[in-house]
Amino acid sequence: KKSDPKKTAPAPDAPEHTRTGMSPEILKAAFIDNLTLAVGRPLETAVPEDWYQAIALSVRDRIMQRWVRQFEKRNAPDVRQVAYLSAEFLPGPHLGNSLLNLGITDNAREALAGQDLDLYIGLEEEPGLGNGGLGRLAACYLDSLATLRYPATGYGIRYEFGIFDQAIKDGWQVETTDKWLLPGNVWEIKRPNFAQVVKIGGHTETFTDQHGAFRVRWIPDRVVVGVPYDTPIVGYLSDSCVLLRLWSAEAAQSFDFADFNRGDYYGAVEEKVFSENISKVLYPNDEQLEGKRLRLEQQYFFVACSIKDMIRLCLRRGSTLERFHEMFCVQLNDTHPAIAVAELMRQLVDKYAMPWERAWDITRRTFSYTNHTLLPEALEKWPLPLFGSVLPRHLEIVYEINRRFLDEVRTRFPGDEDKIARLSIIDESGEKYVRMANLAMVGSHTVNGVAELHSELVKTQLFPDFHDLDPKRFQNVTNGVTPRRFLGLSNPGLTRLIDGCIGDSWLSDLDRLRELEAFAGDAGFQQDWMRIKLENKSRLARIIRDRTGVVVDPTSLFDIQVKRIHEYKRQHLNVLHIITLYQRLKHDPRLQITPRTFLFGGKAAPGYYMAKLIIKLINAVADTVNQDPAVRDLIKVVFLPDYNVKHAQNIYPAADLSEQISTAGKEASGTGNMKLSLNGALTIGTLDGANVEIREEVGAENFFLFGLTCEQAARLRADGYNPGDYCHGDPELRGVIELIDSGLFSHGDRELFRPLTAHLLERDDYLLMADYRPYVNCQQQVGHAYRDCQHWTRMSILNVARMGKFSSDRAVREYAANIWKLKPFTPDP
Ligand code: GP0
Repeated sequence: KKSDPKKTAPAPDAPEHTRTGMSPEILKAAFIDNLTLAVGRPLETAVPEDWYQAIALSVRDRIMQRWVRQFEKRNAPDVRQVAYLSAEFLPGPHLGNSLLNLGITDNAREALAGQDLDLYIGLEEEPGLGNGGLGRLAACYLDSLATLRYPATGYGIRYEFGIFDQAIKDGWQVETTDKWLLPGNVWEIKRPNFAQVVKIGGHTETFTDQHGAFRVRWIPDRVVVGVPYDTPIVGYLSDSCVLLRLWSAEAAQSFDFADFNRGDYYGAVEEKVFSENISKVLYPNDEQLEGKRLRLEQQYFFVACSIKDMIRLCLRRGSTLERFHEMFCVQLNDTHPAIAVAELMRQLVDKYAMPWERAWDITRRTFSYTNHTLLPEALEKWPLPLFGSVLPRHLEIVYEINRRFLDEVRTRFPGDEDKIARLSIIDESGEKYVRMANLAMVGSHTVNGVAELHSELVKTQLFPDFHDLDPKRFQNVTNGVTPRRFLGLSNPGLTRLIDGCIGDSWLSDLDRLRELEAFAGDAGFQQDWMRIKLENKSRLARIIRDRTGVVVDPTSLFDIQVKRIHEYKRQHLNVLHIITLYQRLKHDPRLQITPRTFLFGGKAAPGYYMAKLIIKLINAVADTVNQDPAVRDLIKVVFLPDYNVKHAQNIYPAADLSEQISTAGKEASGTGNMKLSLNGALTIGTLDGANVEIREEVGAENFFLFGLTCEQAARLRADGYNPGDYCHGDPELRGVIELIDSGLFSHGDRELFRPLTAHLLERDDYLLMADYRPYVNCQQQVGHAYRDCQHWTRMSILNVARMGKFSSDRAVREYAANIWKLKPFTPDP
């Protein structure tokens, strides 16, 4: 197929050069060039891994060209840029996406004449430098920042080991280390010349400087070096790039020669090992605070490197630090980087001798903070002694910020000591803690939640006192996802169909999908739509068979729940529905139900016992149900191991039904909900997070709603919730719980799942018992609706047509306009 020239990003330099050209001929030359000159392989003996490297390097050359070309623009004196500080980035494999964004996928295929480009793309190890939604959101925002030409840098940690790989053994999750760097990483460039030194521990001293001023210095007991590794991210059909700059910890000097000379070789290397520990591994907890010293060191490490890097850039551009906030705005992705507030103060006051008030003004104008969760167990707080022993100077600075802040509060609310205790950055109600959310709040000009409902709850439940103090500081930016990776790249069939129908501009202007509404009732278009979904499901069915051995029917309803395993996300509510159907089929051998494939994917935090038990339950139910002839293959249950970005890209396009069934008020936004809907899945969901807005957009009649609202849930809890009552009042539910307790799914072991069922009957923090009946009834409507494939397809088309709002382009524009006050570069002519 001849490639469409207008789908190619403007070539930065004419005439075409082997290092930068985009035509098939020149790409072919570049691949061979890199294969021989960079990979060092003769054509005849090259294996697919070599080809992958050669192609990736050729693509990187082309991205670099754009990066370098933009250098002048970025460093112009009046340019303001955003620094997106995030402890997690989950970009997914780069090659496929970069080809798409450069507009050269077809040309690359042609250049490879007959070789399998998709095979090479599939060989890439993904950088699993995040746990889930939060890290993936950061990656979507980088894609949009580049596409929309905003000047931006993502700052984070180059973990040597990312999120663990998950295997399933005997139904249980088994974790193995992720070795993403083992085959090498062609996308990154090490920049030792921009390394930064970071202090840790020790104590502070006061002194009087040569002007007679009172100053403080920090005498650390350790220093480590942060070395940046840069990955340029290219925008979609744009001449613009953003930088992902990840810091890796190295020892300040690789040998302590004093120790070495004494003959203590191992002692000398110890320091090196100790330093490198800092960026060794990502903490695998999602929405759960891990109060470990090393985690605090990680946070400080990357924040200190990033702030120093910004100061360096600011000074290099000939600006004074008085204008720091005009050159940089810094977004705190949750509280993980919140120590940046104290670090910028430390730099300005201690190092650059700026008066406190001036430094504080600059700091407040620099930062803004995104909150991603209301779950109390995720809110970061550090025991004061730990905080002080890692960051003695920052503790003093936090005290001073707090003292001044609380004095201000006292003038506004005289005598309200309870309010002051709640607002304080230091929790003094028992053992003392530093509250990172309060530090982020006090140090930022803006705080935002990630969906309308969530942003309301941030005001009313999480920070009501801060809201009383300054309501103008609160904003909402509903999350978004990049349509490039999650439709253009992962669902080429649907992309082509849409292109053929409304043209191809929608991929960078997602609102244009609305033009599909006109075709929602068109029989021919519906046929094509259904055919593509079936093709995607058949592909997934093959992957399922290859990876799990389970054979599933591509014509069955693909009912999908993929996300981290967490009680509040209620994978076990889904399981209760599966067992309900199973029970019905056992009781009535002639019962007709809509054939379904239930697919689960997701990792559990290694220390989260209940989540791991939920995985075991899913697999146990799968083993029983998939074998039982009484089920007559009407239901199949699959747990697909090692859910990550790569696998997600194969799953979303094949989904019929998207499970978004968290307890109302618990899921801040969700982003998987958006990706599934964008791929034509219908949602069964609660009024939680962004589900509310998805339903508003697609129309209530195209969304399967069930369950308690956030207010109803609160009321129920306040009135005294008794989950046992629901169970005893509903014989079917009682039967389901009894079936689990009978040992049917656990080879007769009646105790295995008791912790789960006992929790449901006695506490049920997430209200499964209350939502069970509405959920099961709603699922019945789903099954019924699926039988009318024309109507279902119409709903599916309308879902896609109305997803424009959930593009990360829209979200990034809102941040840029309302929070960062950022202007995009003008495109090259
Ligand atoms: C929120 F607090 N999220 C956290 C966290 O530690 N990790 C994380 O992934 C998620 C939320 O749960 C979310 O609702 C949200 O969409 C996402 O952050 C991005 O805002 C579900 O993915």
